[in-house]
Amino acid sequence: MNQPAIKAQVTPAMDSPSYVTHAKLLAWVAETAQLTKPERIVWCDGSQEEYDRLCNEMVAAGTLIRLNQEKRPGCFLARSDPDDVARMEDRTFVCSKNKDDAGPNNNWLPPEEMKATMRKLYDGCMRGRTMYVIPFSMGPLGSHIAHIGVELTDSPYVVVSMRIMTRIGRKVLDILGDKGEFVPCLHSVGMPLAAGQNDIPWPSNKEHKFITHFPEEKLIWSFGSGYGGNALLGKKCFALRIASIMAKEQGWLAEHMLILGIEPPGGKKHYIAAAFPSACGKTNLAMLIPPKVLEGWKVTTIGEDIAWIKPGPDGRLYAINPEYGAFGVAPGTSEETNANCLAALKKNTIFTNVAMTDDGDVWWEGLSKEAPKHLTDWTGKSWTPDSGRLAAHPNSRFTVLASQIPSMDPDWENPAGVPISAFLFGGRRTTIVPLVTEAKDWNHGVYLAATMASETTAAIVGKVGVVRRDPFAMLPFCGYHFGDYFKHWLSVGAKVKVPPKIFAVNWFRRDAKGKFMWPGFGDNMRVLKWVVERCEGKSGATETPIGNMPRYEDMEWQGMTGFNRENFDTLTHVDHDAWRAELKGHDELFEQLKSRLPAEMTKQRQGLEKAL
Ligand code: O2Y
Ligand code: MN
Repeated sequence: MNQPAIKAQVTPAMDSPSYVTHAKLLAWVAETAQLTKPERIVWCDGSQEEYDRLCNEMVAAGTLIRLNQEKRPGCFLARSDPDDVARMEDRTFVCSKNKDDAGPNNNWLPPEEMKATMRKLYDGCMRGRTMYVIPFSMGPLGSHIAHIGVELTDSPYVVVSMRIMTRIGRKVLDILGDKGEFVPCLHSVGMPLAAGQNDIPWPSNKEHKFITHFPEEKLIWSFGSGYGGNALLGKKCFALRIASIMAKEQGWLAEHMLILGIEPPGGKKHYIAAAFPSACGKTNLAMLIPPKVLEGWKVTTIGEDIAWIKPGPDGRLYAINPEYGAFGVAPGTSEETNANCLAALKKNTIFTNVAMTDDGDVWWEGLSKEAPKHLTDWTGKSWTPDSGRLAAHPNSRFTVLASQIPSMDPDWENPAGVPISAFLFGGRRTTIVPLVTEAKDWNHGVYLAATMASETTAAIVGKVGVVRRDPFAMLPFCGYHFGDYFKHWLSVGAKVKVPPKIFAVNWFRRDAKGKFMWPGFGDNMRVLKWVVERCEGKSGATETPIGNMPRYEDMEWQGMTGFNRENFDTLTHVDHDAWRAELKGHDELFEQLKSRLPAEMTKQRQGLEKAL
């Protein structure tokens, strides 16, 4: 892209629209512009015209490829730099004043040291570029559960993605007024353009990448990456890391959870929030289509990644989806695994790092049984099935409006939220952990969630397939010490009059031959049915040392072929020796957190050992 030559390096005119009356916001934008020295400042109004204009500019610059408009109207493909394809946990920091407040679960540097480093990087980092001001609301506009942020970024890809993932623009400033609170989020791809220098399709900084959070100031600074959660700061940075801190301070919960509605035939609708580590099929579960035999059961989607949950006046917990869209993993998404999702992706979707067919459509591993004979892979190279490499990056993504997902619940934008009947916690465990376990009570549920573990996936940079403890599926996202986080969960349970039931699930157990024992996907509905019936006091269970479990006769098996009582017994078997060994893993986690571990966690652990 040919950027205009740089004129004198003076702060560009603010050009703030007359409706911006928030003095603190205006001052912060001016101060940031002085530091980052953009060529111009654009205040995003969130309109369709603005979105179309930016997309057209990015097509001209080579950042976006317009896909076949007959097959995928309004759809684009972006190819990131091959070094900028995922969240980077080792570059993510929580810079609390006191190191202990960040806990062993976060990278930490003193805030002033981190700021000094980053200020140097930010100095002039937007030269030759536009600085966009994106006011955004996490949650339905004006909801008492929602909160506002403002992201300053030099990436038009971030602007269009934020317009899909959050509610942005003038309507947000109207709610902010001239004194409202907002979380300032500063982002730069970290690649200034010298006078006359041509841009590249995916600018980023090869040398320096930082995703940093300042808890006391509720401030987010990100530098060097243009990808996903590193750059769309409303998502993991705000809605989880900073919001988890706000939630602790204010008595609510900000969680890495999908929210779904389940309505039995002729019965009462229940809402369930479920936490799973990255890339464990959250999107599929959130959009689940029940198997034929359970067709009378309706499943609807409130959210597929994040839940903000506040106590309501009736003593129940109410949840909203703070997001407006989905940034989901493409590989593995198919008509069989998630037909609702595929339907959503037919139009107005931004795909990132998927493969492109010769007629300008998209493809990824798992979309069809057989791969097309020829593709352009995610790096732009020619690809055939015998190329010996993946066509789509394993962490390739789609960014799509939630409103395009056919299963969205009529109440998904209800500002009051939806009442939660149950929490589900699920890891990816090939051994030991049974299909489903109901906690004996809230505190036992907190223990189950605190000790959950999972095998790592391509959603993060690093080794794949390693088991790591991932309490509440929040390991990469909890903005403070996990010991304090467990304490907060215990206190929420003690405060609410009607605490939701808590369940642990594992869809990923394998048999001795390494084969998955549970079919998953639509058949997960059988587990959800039991969960709902437990919430209604309708279904039975048996007590085990690790919690209550369904007996074979407590679950619906009609229409399920190739799965019998014996399979069920293996899938739900509690191997006492293996569990005693598992306790060592719990001990290792608790040892790391011991300075702030609530005594209740040790009590639960001792109770479990005794029961075993
Ligand atoms: O944020 C990213 O760049 C990829 S990871 C991600 C994206 C959407 C939803 N969840 C996740 C996750 O890692 O949990
Ligand atoms: Mn996630």
